[in-house]
Amino acid sequence: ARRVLTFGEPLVVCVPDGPGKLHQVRRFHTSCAGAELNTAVGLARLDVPVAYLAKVGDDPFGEQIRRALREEGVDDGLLAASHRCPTGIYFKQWSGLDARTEVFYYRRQSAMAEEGFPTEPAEAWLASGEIAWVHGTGITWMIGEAARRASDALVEAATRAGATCSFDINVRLKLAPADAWRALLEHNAPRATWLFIGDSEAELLLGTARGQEVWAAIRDMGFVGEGVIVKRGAEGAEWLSDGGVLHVPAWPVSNVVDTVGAGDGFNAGFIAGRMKGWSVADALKLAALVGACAVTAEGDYEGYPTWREAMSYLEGQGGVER
Ligand code: KDG
Repeated sequence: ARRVLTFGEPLVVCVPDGPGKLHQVRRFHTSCAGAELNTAVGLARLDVPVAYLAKVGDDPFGEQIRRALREEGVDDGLLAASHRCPTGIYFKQWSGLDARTEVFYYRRQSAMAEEGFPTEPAEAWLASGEIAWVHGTGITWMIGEAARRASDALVEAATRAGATCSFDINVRLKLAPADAWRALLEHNAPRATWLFIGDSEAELLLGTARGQEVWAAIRDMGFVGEGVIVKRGAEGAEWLSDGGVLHVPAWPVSNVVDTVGAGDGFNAGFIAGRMKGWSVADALKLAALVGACAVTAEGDYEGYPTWREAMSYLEGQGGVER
């Protein structure tokens, strides 16, 4: 079957057992994360064949990531290991009156930041027509020069092979300032089939989050793909195209536990819907559902639904007409 390829840095995340500042927290548990790994897991749970391209360290955390991929049914055949640099990690912290999530990265000299990732095997898969869709996020362009070069090479190969390319800007101001993210958006807009952006990211980079204005700004950057998807959290999402603006509401969630990973799950739902031949509107409903499920659990991807679970929600709520 033709499959999806996601690429980006995997991280092991250390999750405090409770709220509080990290200097006071004593107990943590770990799980696997990284925006594009999350999306790969989301796709695998939705029964979409998916491979994941990245580099870890030849160390126990790299092993943890490899095992998690296998357990979730993601093809790890393109996961490389460095003998020189470690796997990146990060910590979550919940503190303050609203127990807001903050993240602290320990990834500066990680395997992928320092060495990038090998693109040749993926390029061969692309050339053979095996990969239908390539998905990446801005994070990979911002962690280091080698990763940026590899990302550009991969996107170029994907374009040459005629694969669908989706790009989520995924702004992380702890990695680079806003003007660098805007320049990256300009760099990738002309090469994306689908472009994902959050409403606050649009506000930050384009000075507006209004659908029509976002569409005009991104088209002016040379975007010629199928559409821009604006993620608006609890307010749902929008598909912007020459045909106008299509809005899809969010799914109601009664208990928000942790919003990290929701956007990556959203992307997985959207890509899965499109891979199954669904309309953009139906793919967006599935996207919104996976995003909603994500916020009900603590880990990045722990809350993502399986295909069966997703179907029962969609059918129960009269979601998809088929
Ligand atoms: O979207 C979730 C990611 O933010 C998280 O897993 C860590 O990849 C990560 C990053 O770079 O922030």
